[in-house]
Parts: sequence; C-alpha cells; structure tokens
Amino acid sequence: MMIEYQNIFTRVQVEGKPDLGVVAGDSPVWRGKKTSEITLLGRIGDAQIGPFYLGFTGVASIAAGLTAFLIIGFNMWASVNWNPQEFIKQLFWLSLDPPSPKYGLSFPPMNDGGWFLVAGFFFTASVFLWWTRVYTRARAHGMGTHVAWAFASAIWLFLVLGFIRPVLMGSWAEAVPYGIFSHLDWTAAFSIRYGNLFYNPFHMLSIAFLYGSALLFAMHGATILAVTRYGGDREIEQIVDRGTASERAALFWRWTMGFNASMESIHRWAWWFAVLTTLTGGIGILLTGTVVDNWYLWAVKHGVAPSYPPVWDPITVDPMAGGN
Ligand code: 07D
Repeated sequence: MMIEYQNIFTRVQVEGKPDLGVVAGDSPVWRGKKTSEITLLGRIGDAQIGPFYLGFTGVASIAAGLTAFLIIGFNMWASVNWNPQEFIKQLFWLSLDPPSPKYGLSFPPMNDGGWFLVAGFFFTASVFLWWTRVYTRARAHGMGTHVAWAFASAIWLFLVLGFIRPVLMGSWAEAVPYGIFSHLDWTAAFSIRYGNLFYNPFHMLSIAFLYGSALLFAMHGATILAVTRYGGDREIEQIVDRGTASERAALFWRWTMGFNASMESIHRWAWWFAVLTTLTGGIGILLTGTVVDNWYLWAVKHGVAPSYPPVWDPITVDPMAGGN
C-alpha cells in the first residue's frame, strides 16, 4: 500500500526503541524507565505510555486527592445507611454538604459539616501539590511554566468558590457542596439568590472567553488538519522553512477574514482565552454577595439592562394623579 501522507491520526504506527526523553536536571530517584506501547492510544496520540515521574508531590497529591474522594464517597454511602444498591441508584443525588450558616467560620461537628471541611482541606492540598508537580517538572525540563500559570488561573476560581468567598462572607455554608446534582443546584440557586448571574459582567466576560476558547480551538485544530497533507503538523519545519503548509493556512485566513495569527501567536491567543475564562470568573464570584447583592438591579442602575416593563401600569396607576 502506498502511503500518501501521514498526520497525527495516521493508522500506521512505527514502533522503535522506547523514548526516555531528554536528560534534565532532575532527581534520578523518582525518574521511571518503564515504557509500554498501546496501539489504541497510538490512534489518538502517542502510542508510548511512560516513563512516569513519581515525584514526592505527585504521590502526595494523589494520596490527598484519594483521601478527599474517599471521605466524600463514604459520607455519601453512610447517608444511604451503607446500602450498596441505594448508593449506586441514588449516586447522582447524594451529596456531602457544607456546614449550616449557624456555625459561621467555626469548626462544626463532624456529621454536620466537619467532614465537608476535612474533605475540602485534602482536596485543596491535592490541587496545590499537583500544581507544584506541574511547576517543578517544567523547571526541571528547562521549559517555561505556562502550563502551571494557566492551571493557577483555574485554581483561583476553585479557591474563590470554596475558600476566599466563604471567608469574606463569614460562613463555610457559602461553599459549593460535593455532589453531582447538588453542585448543579447550588449553581442555579446562587444565580437566583443574587439576581441572575447573566447580568454579572464578569460572568459575561467568562462566557465570552469560554466560547472564545472553543472557537479558537476549532479554528486552530481545523486549520492545521486542513494543511497536514502539506506537513502542517510538523511544527518545527513550519517555523523555519519558507513556502510551507502553515503559510498556505495563514493566507487562507487572510483571504477569508483579512488577518492571520502566526504559528506562535495562535498559541498565545489560546493560552490567554483559557486563562481569562477562570480569571474573570473568579472576579465575578468574588464580587457576588460581597460587593453586589443583585446583579439585575446592578445592571438596571448602570444602564446595562432595562427595568421591568411597565405591564402593571393600569393597576398601579395613582388614582389621585388624574388623567386616564
Ligand atoms: C470550576 C474551577 C477550576 C477547578 C479546579 C478543580 C480536579 C479534580 C476530581 C472528580 C470550570 C480541579 C479539580 C481536576 C476533580 C474528581 C475526582 C472551572 C472551575 C482547579 N453559564 N455560572 C461560569 C455559562 C448560568 C454560575 C463559568 C454559560 C446561569 C455560577 C462559565 C451559561 C446560572 C458560576 C460559565 C451559563 C449560572 C458560573 C465557569 C449559559 C445558573 C461560577 C468557567 C449559556 C446555572 C462560574 C462567574 C469555568 C464563574 C460560572 C458559563 C449560565 C451560574 C464561563 C455558557 C445563569 C454560580 N459559567 N450560569 O471554566 O466563574 O469553570 O462565574 O446559560 O462559579 Mg454560568
């Protein structure tokens, strides 16, 4: 069979010696050497699994994450009297809830929100330890720390929702519950309580960046796939050579919309859009209940939204006012 061209979705998989990666200034103690090949994974990415880097922060993060996961799971299971069938049947409805408002920021009894706080502690520890792993692995590899800082933006929103805002509001009861439907209900209730989150300008921005990220992802992914027949996915050659597939792709965008991102700038666009989704989101949540109590009334006051239409005028008209 003649192979005309190959791209990242090629069905041809070449197997060679395991690639252990470059030598970097890291601890050889934690650095794994084992690799294996999985053909199925080769269809969606690189067929080689490993080598893993088993660092202290990675192990500690997984241990802390597992602890949080088990605390949440066991509390849910206890809530259905340890009945395994009911646990499966009601899983989506089960929840480990934050303490009630009467406890404020104090530590409540274990079965009245105490377990929630302990789970939150381990969850947060796990996220921070994983962030450290991402940062230190990038450093050891001589890479930039862009992934870690993008992750930090998501952690910012996570902290605002579960820690910073509850502290500013003076109650752990403000935190998001651990449960599938319960966290969705929390989200809807939060929006209604504060006068419709759609009128929160930072929620608007967050949505714009979220949708913008999807749009950029689609444009970039589609563009590169469209020029893989000219080697568009071979990024290095695309940057150093002239007359390449990426120049064809760039001209396509100039033809269709007059402007094109560069091979480098498209990744900066993507990074910023993703980062700004959670960065603006966190600001929006932080302001809610602390600075602004009703986003609809805020929007009316600032000329963003019109006030309620005067549909009740005939009833509310002042009889003493005269006229109709
Ligand atoms: C949540 C933070 C990062 C998480 C971290 C944790 C693990 C481990 C472990 C399972 C995602 C990492 C943990 C990896 C997991 C295991 C084992 C990031 C998070 C670090 N909204 N809304 C947003 C839309 C409405 C509401 C953002 C659209 C209603 C609330 C986003 C619509 C109501 C909050 C967005 C819509 C409402 C948001 C989230 C449409 C009621 C937020 C961005 C079309 C339902 C959050 C400012 C994100 C926010 C948020 C989109 C409608 C409520 C842009 C498209 C009107 C309360 N909404 N929303 O990346 O930032 O989240 O708000 O209707 O808190 Mg909204």
